[in-house]
Amino acid sequence: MTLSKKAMAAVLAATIGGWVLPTPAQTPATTAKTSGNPILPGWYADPEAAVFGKTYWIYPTRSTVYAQQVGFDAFSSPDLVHWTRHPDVLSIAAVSWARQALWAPSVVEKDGKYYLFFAANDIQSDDEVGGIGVAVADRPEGPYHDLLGKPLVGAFHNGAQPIDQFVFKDDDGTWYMIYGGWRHANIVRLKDDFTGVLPLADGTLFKEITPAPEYVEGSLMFKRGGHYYYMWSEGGWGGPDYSVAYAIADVPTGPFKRIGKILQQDPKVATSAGHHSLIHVADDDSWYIVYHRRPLGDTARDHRVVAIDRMSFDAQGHILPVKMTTEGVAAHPLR
Ligand code: FUB
Repeated sequence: MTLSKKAMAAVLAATIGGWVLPTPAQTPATTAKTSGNPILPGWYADPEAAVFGKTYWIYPTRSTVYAQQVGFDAFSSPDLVHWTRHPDVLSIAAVSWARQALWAPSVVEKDGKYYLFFAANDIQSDDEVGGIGVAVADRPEGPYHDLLGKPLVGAFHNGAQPIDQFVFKDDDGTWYMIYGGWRHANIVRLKDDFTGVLPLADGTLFKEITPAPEYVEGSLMFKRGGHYYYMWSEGGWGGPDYSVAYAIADVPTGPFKRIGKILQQDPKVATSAGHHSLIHVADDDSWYIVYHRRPLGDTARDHRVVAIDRMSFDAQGHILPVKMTTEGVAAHPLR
């Protein structure tokens, strides 16, 4: 299908601005050389990027009022430029204890199954049901089913709201989950089947590893050059100064020392840039940061869009400041 420029503009207006989204079959063919930003149509936030086989995936939060955050969509791409939407990969109907506010997936593959960790209900105290759950599927695109029938972490520990989890496999095969809102972060060691948590080396189940006083939420960890990099979001996600900072440590439990911000608003491009994830393509050691941001001049809380840009390191292993773009990134098929 070839669309005229006018028809293409109409499709974009109908999709990027709201919830009228094309099904994969309706997605217009494009010859674009770069992804453009935003890369996903509609209001989405907290993107979790993953690579499964030769396909890139993004699992975002639906950015809308909490009562309407009742499912997750996923997006797949062979090259970072062309994205296909997979609606409702996890529906709230599949999670008996969840009511609303499905947030911030973290998705991993293990032994041929796909595990989608998520937060639900935005609990404000231990008197409420909710927290971090885990769902499982046979394919990246789901459908995902609740693994436990209850939250994996259903209470506050060390002051951390149970949201914004990130699941991380260390080189020795140990699975960790770092998580936490309300300015506190914890690390837990996951059981091999993801049905619960195990004591850490020091015997604690929930170890506080809040990396810096500026920490707010949106934890992420990766290992490079033998060091553990802890990244997080600071500032308020509803305002313009949301941003991403990082620290480095020799062990995943810290202590961490904040090094600095690497992503923040740019008055020429967008505001409120944060809650990110990363893609590392090992073949050529290229790094991408996938994050949400708010369009310039727009202050509506839920008007968040997902963007992608390049991330790089200096010779000392420090992360260089990310330059937000409207062009996005060039096509990068996986080999
Ligand atoms: O989208 C809901 C919440 O907004 C996330 O959990 C936070 O990290 C913030 O991005």
